[in-house]
Amino acid sequence: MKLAKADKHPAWCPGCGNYPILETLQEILDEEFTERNNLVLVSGIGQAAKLPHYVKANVFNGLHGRALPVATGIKLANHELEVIVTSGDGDMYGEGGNHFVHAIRRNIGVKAIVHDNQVYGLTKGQASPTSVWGFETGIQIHGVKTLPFNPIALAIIEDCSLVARSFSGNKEHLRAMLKAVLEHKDGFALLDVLQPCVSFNHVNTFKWYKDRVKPLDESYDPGDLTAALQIALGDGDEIPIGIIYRGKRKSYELYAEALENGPLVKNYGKK
Ligand SMILES: Cc1ncc(C[n+]2csc(CCOP(=O)(O)OP(=O)(O)O)c2C)c(N)n1
Ligand code: SF4
Ligand SMILES: [Mg+2]
Repeated sequence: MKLAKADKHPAWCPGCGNYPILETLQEILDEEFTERNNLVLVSGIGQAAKLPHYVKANVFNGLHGRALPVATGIKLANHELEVIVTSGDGDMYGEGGNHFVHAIRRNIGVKAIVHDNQVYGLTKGQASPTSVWGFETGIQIHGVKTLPFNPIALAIIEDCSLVARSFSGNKEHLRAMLKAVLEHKDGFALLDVLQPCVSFNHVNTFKWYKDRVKPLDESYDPGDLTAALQIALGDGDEIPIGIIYRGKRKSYELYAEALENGPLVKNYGKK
């Protein structure tokens, strides 16, 4: 019996790019997180945010855009827990954008896996912060007239401790990135996963991504902020995937005086 698999069947469309993310995460959790008491999955609202329902672990499913403040609270109450947020591009970069900015700034030891399908999937296809210029929807009938939000570039300029991008159509790559994120110990980790929504995004399809994603060269140095920013800003049709940036900061929990004597939950009521 798979330890990570919950009994519920995912309420996602057949062919959705969310499936490979769920399956790969379940596989890694089965291999490396057999002690589930220490694992908490946190999400907000959306198709991506349903992922914790399908994993056997501690779960907190909160409000739209509010996964990160909950995850931050959990991590600060007991920093021995592994806290993973699964979220969509709308949930994390739109409604939760303010929390995204400040969780990275604080460098809280939380891992954020963002299923970036460049659309609001759950509410049936409105534009999201990462939708491309000109993207037409039932609401944006003349096409989106704003530039897409660039989460990778923002995370890099905030010196995020780990910034990675992957594609749900490349399971081998996704597996390597998820493992890197879960093994990361020095603070906030962002994994933006390009995740085709087969029902409401007919522009950024599996084929569209497959024609563009390109794994970073092995010689690439993720410690170089300027090079990382150039990758993030991009200057062509290619979409580089891999570990794009590693900041040098240590996790916030190491500096917080209140945590010096161990997790708050274990010291509650002690002087
Ligand atoms: C405060 C609030 N505003 C709006 C909504 C409606 N809503 C639910 S999910 C969602 C967007 C989800 O998009 P995304 O985070 O990209 O997830 P996806 O479904 O694409 O995986 C919206 C606008 C809500 N539930 N709560
Ligand atoms: S609407 Fe899109 S994101 Fe949601 S389950 Fe269907 S294909 Fe996946
Ligand atoms: Mg989305």
